[in-house]
Amino acid sequence: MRAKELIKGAGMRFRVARPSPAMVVAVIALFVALGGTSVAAIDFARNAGAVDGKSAVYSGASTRQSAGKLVATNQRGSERGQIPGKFLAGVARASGFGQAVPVNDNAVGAPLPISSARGFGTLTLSCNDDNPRAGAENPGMAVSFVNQSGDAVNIVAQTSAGDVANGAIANGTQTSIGIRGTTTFSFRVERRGENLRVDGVIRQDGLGTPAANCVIYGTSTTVR
Ligand SMILES: [Ca+2]
Ligand SMILES: [Ca+2]
Repeated sequence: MRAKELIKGAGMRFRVARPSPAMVVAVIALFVALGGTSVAAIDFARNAGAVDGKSAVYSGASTRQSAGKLVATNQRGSERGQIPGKFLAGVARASGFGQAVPVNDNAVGAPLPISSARGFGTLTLSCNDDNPRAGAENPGMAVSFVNQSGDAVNIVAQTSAGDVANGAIANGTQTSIGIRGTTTFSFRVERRGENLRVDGVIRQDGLGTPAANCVIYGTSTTVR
């Protein structure tokens, strides 16, 4: 561009054209569109994390807090990534247990917690030596259900040999099965219409040696 034209251009006056009707309509349309966007943004913020318009609660929420909402899975722990059972109605909850407890020669073992069921109590195992000879161990076991429900419970304890106990026990008391040998056992516990079933096996390993074990394994199922 030459210098003469630049000077000429600097002296030019600009006129602002009156907007055409079409331009007015276009600008109004743009503002309406922007308004819609901001309304949508507020709506999105309100429903962030919602699915199909329903908001979610974390896995530790109570069933009262979760009513009508979605539930998140557990973030950590042994049930990580899974939905807590308290949010599932009419579904049996099962857990497994299994331990090999070393026998102490010529000693009576203290009760060890093996499995616990929320709202019912704890299954314990005492592992004893029934062989009085030093250096030789015969595993003898007492399996007990300790009632920690806060109420009396109805309970039946059984081994493969038959009924061992059948009745009601008070809170803080227990029903025990003394077992020698290898057998299966079960506890059926009821409290206010909720039920616990424990099915287990006990086995003597290393009989007559100084390295004998009381082996116990099984499942615990609650139906609420
Ligand atoms: Ca012994
Ligand atoms: Ca031993």
